[in-house]
Amino acid sequence: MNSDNPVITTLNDGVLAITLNRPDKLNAFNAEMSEAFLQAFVRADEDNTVRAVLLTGAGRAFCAGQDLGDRDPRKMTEPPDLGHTIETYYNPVLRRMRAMEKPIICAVNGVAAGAGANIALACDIVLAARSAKFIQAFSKIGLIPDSGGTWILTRLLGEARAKALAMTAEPLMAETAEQWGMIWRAVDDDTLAVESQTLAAKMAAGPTAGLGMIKSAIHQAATQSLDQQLDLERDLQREAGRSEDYAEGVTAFLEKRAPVFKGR
Ligand code: LHQ
Repeated sequence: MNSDNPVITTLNDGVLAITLNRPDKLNAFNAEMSEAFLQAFVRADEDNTVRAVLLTGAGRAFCAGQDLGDRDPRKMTEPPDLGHTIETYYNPVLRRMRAMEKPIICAVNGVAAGAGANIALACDIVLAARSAKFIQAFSKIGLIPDSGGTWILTRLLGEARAKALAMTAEPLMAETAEQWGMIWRAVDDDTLAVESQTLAAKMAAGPTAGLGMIKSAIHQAATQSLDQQLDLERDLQREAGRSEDYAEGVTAFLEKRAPVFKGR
């Protein structure tokens, strides 16, 4: 681990902690940080010893989105190709986060703006410090919500709130985000670290394969009919029922003790 790295990763007891680490730029993404962030999620997905991810930011912010200093229009001879940046960094990481069958906990420790807000919302369980706010900052600079923003905001909040947040770029405080169902919980600032670490540790000690199937089934529900979903649940439950963790869970229940899950 090197504290100069733009993304710090540490693995403890199955929890891969991924910390965005450009605090003087409010953890805004430049190319180096984007590449490191993508590699952190490739590892999270592919390393079998990782059973849960805990994503947070260093310093007073969670993430201020794309580094706007990187593309100063005054220093450019022609308009930038933002689609290239999205295709190279943001979309691969978003796809990986959503597809990986492991829980991702997000601890939003401060302001989450632009792509930073939508990366937080792409996580599976989002806790936020009460002082944190979410800003769909894009429209302030003539852009549209990316990193899955138009998709996730609409699903979590419905069109009315999604459009107003995106078009006004008004900050949404963590407590309102909780009340609106945009995040799981707003917690006191000084308890966020402990609460998110406890939750991530609980996930990492859980039945990883089963938790992954829950994530996948809930994602698929967004686009399937009830009939299709009932079939999917049957198939996944068949698979879950064959896992060592299911046998352990039932045995532990019958023996009136805590289960010891292995994640398979
Ligand atoms: C920053 C940034 C930042 C650089 C704060 N960049 N330095 C776009 C394009 C391309 C492809 C892919 O996708 C995207 C997606 C996007 O994410 S577009 C949206 C980009 N983000 C924003 O528009 C947010 C810009 N930042 C802000 O509005 C404010 O900084 C927020 C509301 C986040 C925080 O406000 P304050 O708490 O008042 O802090 P501050 O503004 O004073 O910022 C502190 C420092 O961080 C400051 O640097 P300085 O050297 O003056 O201390 C800022 O310049 C720097 N910073 N965000 N995105």
